[in-house]
Amino acid sequence: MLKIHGVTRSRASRIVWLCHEIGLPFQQIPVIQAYRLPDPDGPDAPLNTHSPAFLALSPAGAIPVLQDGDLTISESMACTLYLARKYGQPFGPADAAEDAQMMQWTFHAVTSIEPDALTILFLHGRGQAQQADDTAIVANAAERLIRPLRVLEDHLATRGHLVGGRFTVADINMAEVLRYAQSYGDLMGQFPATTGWLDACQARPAFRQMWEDRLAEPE
Ligand SMILES: N[C@@H](CCC(=O)N[C@@H](CS)C(=O)NCC(=O)O)C(=O)O
Repeated sequence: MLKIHGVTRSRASRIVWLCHEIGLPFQQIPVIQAYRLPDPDGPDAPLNTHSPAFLALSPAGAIPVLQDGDLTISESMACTLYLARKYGQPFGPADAAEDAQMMQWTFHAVTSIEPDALTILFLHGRGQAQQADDTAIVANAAERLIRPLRVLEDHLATRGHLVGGRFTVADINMAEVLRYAQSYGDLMGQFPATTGWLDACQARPAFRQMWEDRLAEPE
């Protein structure tokens, strides 16, 4: 059976959501981020991204990792694109052109949006802003996001989905990245088509199921 290494409170959420959409069974090994543990290297520490057993699988020490038979893959987006191609119709590409479009939106998400969206999540979304400087860092991150989000907004203004006129892995990959900035109303309020699309993605039963999986995990 497919194995997902990584707790759902991580980028493993993207893979879990897709598996729920496809109805693909998987076994989840709850490797937790080392930085979330007081003593990740201690003798009683749960399996985490510093554990030698996990590092043997993933030298980068990052979750998620996917195993499908003899194949081991890291990088969450490579995992979702692989699963969608192999198991995921209609969530995967029907042809090479759709494949390229799904990669285009996925790379747009990870290169142009994810770093600044994560800054917003950590300093604003989780209420961790402690210094006056943090407010400026969040505002600068939001400013940098306007251009890539405008590209997304213009696309979604006339379409319900990113690729092929149907919900696909491209929507999952983009929605999971945008979620990090979702709580920042000053930014997201400028993009009504994008927020409407994001709400629709998150109303899907498979997303709700993934979210329940997350909430069931320790914080
Ligand atoms: N680009 C990678 C990033 C992986 C990554 O940074 N994962 C985080 C959790 S979401 C992690 O494992 N951090 C481990 C640590 O800092 O100990 C991906 O998309 O899979």
